[in-house]
Amino acid sequence: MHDKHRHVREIIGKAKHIAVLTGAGISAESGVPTFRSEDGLWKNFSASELATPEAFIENPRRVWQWYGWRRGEMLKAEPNSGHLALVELEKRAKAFHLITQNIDNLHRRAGNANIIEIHGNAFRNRCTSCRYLFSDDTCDFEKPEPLPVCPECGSPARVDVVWFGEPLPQRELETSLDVAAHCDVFLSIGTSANVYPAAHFPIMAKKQGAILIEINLEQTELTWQADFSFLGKAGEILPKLIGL
Ligand code: BJW
Ligand code: ZN
Repeated sequence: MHDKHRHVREIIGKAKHIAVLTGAGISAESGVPTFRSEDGLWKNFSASELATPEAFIENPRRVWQWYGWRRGEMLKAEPNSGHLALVELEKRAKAFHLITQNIDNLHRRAGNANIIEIHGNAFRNRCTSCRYLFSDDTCDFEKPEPLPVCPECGSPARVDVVWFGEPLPQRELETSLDVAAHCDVFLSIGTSANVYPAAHFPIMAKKQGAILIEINLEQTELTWQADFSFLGKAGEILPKLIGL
């Protein structure tokens, strides 16, 4: 094992409070497309064109079809060795928080408990009128049937995720800021770190004295600020850093 891997393994082993931020890259090895890669495109639309309240107002069926396609991809996927390494890390850590931008449920299915879903969950719907929340894993929105409606009031429902220009859920945001302020090790894994406010969390943690570790296939905006950067697949690097 490289010295850098061993050194970071020791840092992680001695940490009092570990915070982790994950992005689409951690689920890529499970076959879930990331946002800003070619396979993340759906019918030539990019995420920035579809993950907006304006796109939903303009064409709700198109946005539902996109989530239907993505729900299908997410349901086909199984947690990978990166997800499983984080389950083991949670078991071993004194204090542990997993902040995820992913809506795919794979951290929960892997077995993590302390998960903060800052961009929501693809398998939960929210009423656009009364905000009632209900689970749903329907995938097929191609048919001309009515789109999901609220079981309480009958108004149109949407997926309970955070689109561009929308605020993050208050409690999840506050917890994430608190975690970033108090952790001593912060791991940023498989995120391009260019969507805010999530991209601020690692920088905040570093400013407040945490050791910042990044794992990504390629360099990001965050890399130059990281104390340790590992270029490669999360599913290969994470198990080594945790000692599996
Ligand atoms: C691997 C790998 C492997 C691949 N191993 N690595 C400050 C500055 C500038 C702009 C803003 C700012 N503050 C706010 C903004 C605006 C905006 C924003 O950030 N825009 C930027 C694009 C510039 N932010 C917002 O609008 C946010 N809201 C907000 O700020 O509200 C303020 C407000 C307050 C009060 C009232 C009203 C408003 C909301 C952002 C919501 C983002 N939503 C989405 C969709 C969620 C639902 C869904 O999934 O459908 O979240 S967009 C999309 O991007 C999704 C993701 O969670 C998010 C991040 O993407 P992620 O995970 O990083 O994926 P990728 O694809 O970008 O990167 C994958 C990475 O993995 C790559 O780096 C690969 O190399 C790597 N990789 N395989 C390791 N095996
Ligand atoms: Zn309702």
